[in-house]
This record gives sequence, structure tokens and C-alpha cells, in this order.
Amino acid sequence: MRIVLFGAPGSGKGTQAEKLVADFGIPQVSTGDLLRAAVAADSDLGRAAKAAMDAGELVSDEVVIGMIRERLAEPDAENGFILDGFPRSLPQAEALDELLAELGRPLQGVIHLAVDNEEIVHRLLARGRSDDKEETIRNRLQVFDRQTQPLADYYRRQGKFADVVGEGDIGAIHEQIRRALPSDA
Ligand code: B4P
Repeated sequence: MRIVLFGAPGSGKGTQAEKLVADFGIPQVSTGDLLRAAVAADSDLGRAAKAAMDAGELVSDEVVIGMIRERLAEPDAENGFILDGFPRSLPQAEALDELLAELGRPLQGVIHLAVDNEEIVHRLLARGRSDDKEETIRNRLQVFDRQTQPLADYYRRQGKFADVVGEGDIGAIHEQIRRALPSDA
């Protein structure tokens, strides 16, 4: 199974990816987690990413695409993966399509978790990660609308896009995602 969980920051991509990992035994690949690990390790990549993350801006496409290329080459991704938080821009989506075409394993589906912005602000303030301050959250939501939302049309045109309402009971949302999975996944 090769799918993307798509949605605004705080829409529950990480939460739902964990459940799919438990169901299908394939890895969750979260660019947010990979970037936070690089920041914690104080690597060159982490130092380059930190300022953008603290401001709620996207880290450069070049950095993130390089990271994904390496991660998807690892043996555990051979049988599939759940991408969480990637792609977030058109160049990232195009790079992903190219990479998967090279591997002969195209993406099967993109599941969109739709959540109201005020619900997102409420959730992330309650989570309280270092980038979960109200001003940063609102900037992340604007960045999503501007740079990431256009990917919905990109994947709709490929016939790979499905919407799921991401509000309410976490287990019920998981069931909706299961129903929205592509039939060949
Ligand atoms: P991410 O780590 O991707 O952070 P996120 O979008 O906030 O998280 P997610 O949607 O997974 O929400 P979660 O399940 O945790 O990105 C952080 C930063 O990294 C970005 O701002 C950017 O700078 C950088 N970055 C990452 N990827 C990048 C890329 N591809 N390109 C460039 N830059 C990139 O859920 C959030 C909260 O809601 C949790 O507390 C959870 O418990 C709660 N929740 C979940 N489901 C719920 C429900 N149904 N009801 C109530 N609460 C719920």
C-alpha cells in the first residue's frame, strides 16, 4: 500500500497514520518527525530546517525531497508506506511522482482529512509542541492554504483523491479512512 495522508497541520495525519501502521505493518513516513529528529541531533540539515519550522514556514523542497528519497530507499518501505505531511508543495508532489515512477511503484491514493481551522487551533494549542503557538499555528494554516491546498487538484486530476471528515471520534475517522482506501491498496 502506497498512500499519502493529506491535511492541514493538526488535522490528525500523525494520529491516523499510527493506526494504519498497526493495521498494515508498513511504515509511517512523516517529514515532520524526520525534521524534528534532525533538529534534535543538531545536524546540518536540522540547523537549516529549524528556523523555518519555528516560524511555521515550509522547509526547503530540496531538503525535504532529499530526505524522502533516502527514507523510501530503506528496506522497510519496499512493501509500502504511509506518507504523513509529505508532499506539501507542487515541486514535492512532482518529485514524489518521479521517484515512484523510477521505482515502478506509483502512488495509489491520497486521503484528505478535512478539519475546520478553529478546531485545529484549539487542538494544537492543547498539544503544546514548541511550534504550537497561536501566531505560528495561524501562519501554518495560511501556508497550507497557499502552498499545500493546490495539491488537492493535482491529485484529483490523477483520480487519486478522497475526502474524509477528520472531526469527531478518532476510531470512527479511522474506519472512514479504511473505507476510502484505494481498492488496489
Ligand atoms: P508536522 O509534523 O507534519 O505537523 P502537523 O501538521 O502539526 O501534524 P498532524 O497533522 O500530523 O497532526 P497530529 O496527528 O499530530 O509538521 C511540522 C513542521 O515541519 C511544518 O510546520 C514544517 O515547518 C515542517 N515540515 C514537515 N513536513 C514538511 C514538508 N513536506 N515540506 C516542508 N516542510 C515540512 O494531530 C494534532 C493534534 O490533534 C494532536 O494533539 C492529536 O492528539 C489531536 N487529534 C488528532 N485527531 C483528533 C480528533 N479526531 N479529535 C481531537 N483531537 C485530535
